[in-house]
Amino acid sequence: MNLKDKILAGHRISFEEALTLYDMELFDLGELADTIRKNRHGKKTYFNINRHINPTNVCADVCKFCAYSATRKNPNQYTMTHDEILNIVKDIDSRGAKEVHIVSAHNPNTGLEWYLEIFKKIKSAYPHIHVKALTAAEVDFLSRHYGKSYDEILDLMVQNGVDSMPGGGAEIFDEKVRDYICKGKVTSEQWFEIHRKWHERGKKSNVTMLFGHVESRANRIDHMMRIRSLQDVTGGFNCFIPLVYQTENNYLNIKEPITANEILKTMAISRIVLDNVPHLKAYWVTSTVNLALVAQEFGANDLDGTIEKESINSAAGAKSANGVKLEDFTALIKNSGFIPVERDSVYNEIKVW
Ligand code: V47
Repeated sequence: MNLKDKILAGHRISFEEALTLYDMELFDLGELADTIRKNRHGKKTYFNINRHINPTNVCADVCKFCAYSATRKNPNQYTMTHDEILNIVKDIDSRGAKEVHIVSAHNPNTGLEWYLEIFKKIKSAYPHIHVKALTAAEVDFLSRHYGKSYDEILDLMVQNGVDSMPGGGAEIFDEKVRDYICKGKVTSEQWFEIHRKWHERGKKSNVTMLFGHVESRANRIDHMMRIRSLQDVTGGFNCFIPLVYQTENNYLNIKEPITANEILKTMAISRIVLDNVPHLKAYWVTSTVNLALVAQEFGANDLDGTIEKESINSAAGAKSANGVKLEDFTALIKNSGFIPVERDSVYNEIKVW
């Protein structure tokens, strides 16, 4: 059986086979991924009405790709108060948001309570809002800095109202590349340990991949293979999110941005390789809205959400600082030939727009 037939018959492919998919012509590869996407999700494109909150940019870690952290090229430190965060949640709740996505830098000055109590405050005032918070990188930082085990931090997250974990901090799992781009931060093994433990608590999470910098195609496939292995065991990942590296204001100094062709191939290949992860998000923040819509024909079935405000990627050049208006979002999806389906954070359908 040739590789195309093998994929269409629903058989799992190997690392070597996945790597050869990059040699396929883009549209042939896209068609393969689109067939799988249509079988699973038809013409639905999922999104949610959400708000990203990045409460502090003071960071104890030094990732070369990061333009957000205040200890590096950005001198403007900030740390929000809980009241500031609660005011944001009050405002977005009044306008129909269903999720807050809270990701911070690794601030060594605030105390563990500052990180955790805000979730409890949000949950008790707005029990219907889904709290997606704390990447595995933050969990690892809190564990190291405050002398608690991963189990203790994860239990505290559950007790304080965190509903699911975002997929950040995954970057690239290959140890050599990881050492070069973000030495000292959560290791790949630890990242998986944290998500495994989270899944064992009956909770869901996402997983990202930062690509388009110094990594090779083989590194990307290896990244996907490691995800596929844990997902076979826990089934806890909802969504895979390839994040396109943004080139500005950081220390990686990549002059040539990745091409649209390579982004779409990587999207399509991840749909094929990750046969056990239900959703593939084209995160419009890092790919642009237009390419994220095109990616819906190359395997992706999700766009993230309206977001409203975003600080991490916009610091590195993404045009995402102010989100997208709901009516524009749904119109763009419809005009691209897809059905805009509002979802909650764990992919229950809320409304077809
Ligand atoms: O882990 C940092 C990335 C991530 C850059 O789970 C950069 O639903 C591109 O994880 N260029 C945080 N990316 C964001 C994240 C996320 C986003 C949306 C949805 C979800 C989800 C998770 O941002 C970090 C890092 O990989 N990042 N700098 C940069 N220059």
